[in-house]
Amino acid sequence: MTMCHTEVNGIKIAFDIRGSGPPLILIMGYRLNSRAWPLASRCSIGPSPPVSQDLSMKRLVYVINGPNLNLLGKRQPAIYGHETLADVEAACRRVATERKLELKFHQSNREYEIIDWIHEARETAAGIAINPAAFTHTSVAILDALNAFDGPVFEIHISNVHKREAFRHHSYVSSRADGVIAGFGTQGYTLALQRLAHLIDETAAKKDKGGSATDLGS
Ligand code: DHK
Repeated sequence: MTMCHTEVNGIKIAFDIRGSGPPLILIMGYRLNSRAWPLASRCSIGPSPPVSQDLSMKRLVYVINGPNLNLLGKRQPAIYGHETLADVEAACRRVATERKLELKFHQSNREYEIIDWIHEARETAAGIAINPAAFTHTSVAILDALNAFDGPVFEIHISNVHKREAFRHHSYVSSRADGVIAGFGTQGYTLALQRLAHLIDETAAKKDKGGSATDLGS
């Protein structure tokens, strides 16, 4: 057995890199499942993840939810449906697993927390799907944060905002978004994730062929 040691975000990791199969990854003595692959790829130890030969390719996506979406399922179900945010997260996690994406799923009623997650995504993520909820119509600060993010951004609204009050027709975020989904109910989230996965796969394939990876989102 050949053991290699490295540290990621302060976590000590030991890799057994015997044979040609996936590395056995131990963190503080525990054996991890395949969700540890992204860590392995960031450490540049062991064989590449199956989807891309490029060890630096990011497959982390953020799904960010704005104010009042914690009440999904209870709040105005005639408009927002009966599914809870936990149901939406579970559906997103199913798609993420299918499409080999790493997923961070967040909700906040505080604008600054949403901005901080977008800043975090700048350093780590390949794409963002965001339902800014009421901040859609008010927040220049969220637009500025998204403008500082390089990857694809998809804006989601559960309801068809264009069919509702006039103040919901304007979105600050739309001027940055690569796509907008409105009125598809909570299914809009998984549609946005599928599109992100497609763009990430496409970019990885171009990179594998030696092309440019700077055109994510085009
Ligand atoms: C959710 C909200 O909370 C509203 O403020 C937006 C959006 C619409 C949605 O449809 O998901 O206007």
